Amino acid sequence: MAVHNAEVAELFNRLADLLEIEGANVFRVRAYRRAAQTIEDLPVSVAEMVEQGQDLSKLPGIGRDLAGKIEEIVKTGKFTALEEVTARLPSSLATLVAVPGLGPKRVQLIHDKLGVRSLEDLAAAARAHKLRSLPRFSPKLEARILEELERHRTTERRFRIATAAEFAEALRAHMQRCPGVEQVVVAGSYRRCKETVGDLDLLVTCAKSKHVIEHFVAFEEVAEITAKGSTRAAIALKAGMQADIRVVPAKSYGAALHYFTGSKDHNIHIRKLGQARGLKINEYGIFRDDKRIGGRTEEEVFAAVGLPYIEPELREDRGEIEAAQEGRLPKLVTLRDIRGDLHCHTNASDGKNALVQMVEAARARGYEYLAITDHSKHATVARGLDEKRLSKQLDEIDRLNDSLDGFRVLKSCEVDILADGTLDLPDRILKRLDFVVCAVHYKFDMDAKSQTERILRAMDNPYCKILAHPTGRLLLERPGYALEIERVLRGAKERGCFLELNSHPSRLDLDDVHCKAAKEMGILISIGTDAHSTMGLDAMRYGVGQARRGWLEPKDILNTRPWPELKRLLAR
Ligand code: DGT
Ligand code: CA
Ligand code: CA
Repeated sequence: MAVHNAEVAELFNRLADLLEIEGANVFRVRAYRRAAQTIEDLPVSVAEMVEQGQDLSKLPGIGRDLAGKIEEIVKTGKFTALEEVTARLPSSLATLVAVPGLGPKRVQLIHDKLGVRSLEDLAAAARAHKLRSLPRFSPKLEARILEELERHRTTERRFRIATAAEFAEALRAHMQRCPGVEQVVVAGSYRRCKETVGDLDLLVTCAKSKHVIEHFVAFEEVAEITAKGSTRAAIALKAGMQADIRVVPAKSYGAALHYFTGSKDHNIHIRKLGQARGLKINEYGIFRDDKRIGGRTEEEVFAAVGLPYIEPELREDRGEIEAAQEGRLPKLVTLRDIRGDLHCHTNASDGKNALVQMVEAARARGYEYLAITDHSKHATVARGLDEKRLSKQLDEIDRLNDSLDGFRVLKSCEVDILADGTLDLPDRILKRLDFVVCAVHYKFDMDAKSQTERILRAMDNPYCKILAHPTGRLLLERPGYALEIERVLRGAKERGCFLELNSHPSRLDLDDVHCKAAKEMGILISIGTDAHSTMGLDAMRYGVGQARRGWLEPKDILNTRPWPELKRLLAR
C-alpha cells in the first residue's frame, strides 16, 4: 500500500513536536515542520517519486537528509528518527502533545513547571486550576483541556480484559449485596471475553429499581456519576473506567441480556431475522403485533428466530448465526477442559516463584501437568538459561518428577529465535526436552518478509514444536512486528509445528480471528499463560475466553489432552 503525502507530513510534524519538547535546536524543528508543509502541498505523491527514482532533495526545503528519511518511510513504513525520540521521551509525553489545545510548547511547560507526565497528571492539574496561571494558558484553555480529557476518556480509552475483570467482579459483588437484587450480570464486550473492554455494562433484575440505582452509584470506587435515572445510571470509576447499569423486570431479562451483550452487529442480524418473521425484538422483549411473546431468557430470543443458543463469545456476526442455522456451532472449550499449562517461568529466569511452588500451584488448579519454559540465554535481561543452567534445571525436574504422583512436570524452554532464524540453544540440549517453545524477543523492526522467513527458519528446526506469542503484540502498547501471518500459519502446518495462544492479558496472541484460521487449517493451538508467578497461572481463563472467541473446541487444543496423548503429538 502506498504511503500518502499526508501521512509522511504527519510523521514529520510529530517528530518536530517531540523534538521541540526535548528542547532540540529550533532550526532543526522548523526544518521538519517546513518539510511537512512542503510534502503536504506537493501536487504529486512522494511515494511515486521515490518509486520512479526521482531526486527528492530537489524539492524546496528538503535536503539530502530529509530526502533519505522520506525514502525510509515510503520504502519500509518505518521512521527511525521518530522511533528514537519516542523511545527517549516518557511515552506519555507523546500522548500529551496530541491533546487538542496543548502542543509541544505547552507540554514542555507543564512538564517542567508542574511535573505533568501523563494524562492523569494533566487532568489533576487542570482540576486543581494549576494550568490557568501559567504563561500560554488561560482559564478558558484549562476548561477546554478538561473537556477534551473527558471526551478522550469516554470515547477512546479501552482496558485490558484483566483490568476490566477487577472492576467487573468488584461491581458485581457490590450489586449482589443490594437487598432485593436477583440477577447481576456484566454484559457487553466483557461477557463476550473481548481482549479489551471499553466500558462495563451491568444488567440487574429487581422489582424495585430505585434503591438499586442508589446502591450502584454509592460504589466506593466511583469518581463521578455521569447519568442517573430511575432504571439506569452511568458512573466513571477512579481508575478511569466507565460502567453503565440497567435495571429490568424479570420478564425482560433475556431480551435485555441479549441486547446488552451484543455485539451490535450480531444484534442487528438477529433483529433482521426477527423482522423477517414478523417479530419485533428489542431490549424489552420479543413482540408480535405489540403483544409480548417472550424475553424472559436468552434462549427465547434465539428460539424466536429458529436458532439454538449461541455462546456470547461467538456473537460477533462472524458466521455464528449461519453456523447456528446449519446446526454446526462449535462446542467451545471451557476452563474445565484444560489439563495443564504449557508456558510458565520460574525464578531460574525472570519468574518470581521457585519450580516447586509453580508445580504446587498447578496441582492446586487441578492440572495434570505443567511445562517449565524459562528463557534461553539470549534473553539476558530475563536472566535466560545457558546450556549448563538449563541442564541443571532438567536434572532438578527429573528428581521432582520421581517424587510426584499423578502429576508430571514437562521439561521445556522458551528458546529465543535469533535474528537469522537459528535457535539460541544447540540441539544437543534441546533433545533432552519434552518439547521446545520458540519465540521472537528482539529485532522487531525487520520487514514482514524477513521476519516471516526468520520464523519459518526457526520452525525448520525439528525441535521447535510451539511458536509462542506469534505476532509479538502488546495490547494497548504496541502492535505486533511486521509479519506475513498467513505464511506463518501455512509454514506451521507444513512443518507440524503448533501455535500458542498466549493467555497473558497484555498479549492474548494469537488473536481470535487467527485462532479460527488456524483451526480451519487444522493447526493445533497451545494455550499457555506465560505465568511469571503462581498467580499468573490464573490467566488461563483469558486464554480460554479468547480461544472460545476463535471458535476453538477441546479437540483443537493441545493441552486439553492427557499427557500420553500430548506426548505423541509433541513427538518429533
Ligand atoms: P466496548 O464497551 O466498546 O468494549 O463494547 P460493547 O460491545 O460492550 O459495546 P457498548 O458498551 O457500546 O454497548 C453494549 C452493548 O449494547 C453492545 O454490545 C450491543 C448493544 N448496543 C449498543 N448500541 C447498540 C445499537 O446501536 N444497536 C444495537 N442493536 N445494539 C446496541
Ligand atoms: Ca461495553
Ligand atoms: Ca456501554
